[in-house]
Amino acid sequence: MSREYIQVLYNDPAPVNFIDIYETYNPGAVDTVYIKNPVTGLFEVVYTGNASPQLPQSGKLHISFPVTTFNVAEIRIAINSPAVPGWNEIDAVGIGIEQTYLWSTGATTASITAVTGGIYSVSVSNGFCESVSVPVEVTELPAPLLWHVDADGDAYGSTAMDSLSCSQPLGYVLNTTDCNDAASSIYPGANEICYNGVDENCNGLTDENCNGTLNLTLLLEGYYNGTGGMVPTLLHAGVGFNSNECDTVHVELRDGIFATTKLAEEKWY
Ligand SMILES: [Ca+2]
Ligand SMILES: [Ca+2]
Ligand SMILES: [Ca+2]
Ligand SMILES: [Ca+2]
Repeated sequence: MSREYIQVLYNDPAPVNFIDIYETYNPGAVDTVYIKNPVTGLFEVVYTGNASPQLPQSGKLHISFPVTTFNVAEIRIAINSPAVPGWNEIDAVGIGIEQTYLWSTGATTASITAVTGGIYSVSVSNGFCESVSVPVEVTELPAPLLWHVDADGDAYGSTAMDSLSCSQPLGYVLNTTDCNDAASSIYPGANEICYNGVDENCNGLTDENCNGTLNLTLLLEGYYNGTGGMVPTLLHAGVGFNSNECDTVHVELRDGIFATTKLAEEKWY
């Protein structure tokens, strides 16, 4: 055996940019492929290769080239049969226009799977004509979260009522650290008010740190004796016996930290 060729004719001439040769037994013998230019009458080479045995025992030789500027009605396939063992078979030969794809992601496949949010577009080309798709925005959905009711509006929630939602429902927050969701003055980090039996700052302790210094205000009214001293007027000789008139003893006990908080008060007149 020696080199030989086959010619294939097509009924519907058209520009092409690929040839598929289906080698169904002992592939690898094809070493040159031509297409005929009807204007010049010459066969133009679109593929050359070293003929050699190919695995597996059948395959498709795909040949791509720029789109022809003429209609193709005839191709020639040159075969070096001695280069492969035994006999070799070609079952079918297809020609036509194939498209290439270039996605905004850089992918070149005909389709892609959008696994992240973003704007996607694809450019399709056959080597001569090209079109670019309208950009498509893919929105990535947020994962739903479990929200907890904040009934008193202090931004700290409780587990009394929950809501599974992709966005924050009105009156709900993500934390569950409000130890009293009916009082907006009670939440983690609030001022602990002493001696009221309430855990305002939600730390599990009631009236903590209230055993320190207290503010004691003692107001005494008396009689100034004119020599840098005071003398009590209560029952003072020469001043009067009406104790409601000007004698006052006023004692206020206030919180050691928050002096504006009056804890106790006594007055004597
Ligand atoms: Ca709350
Ligand atoms: Ca609260
Ligand atoms: Ca308290
Ligand atoms: Ca506390």
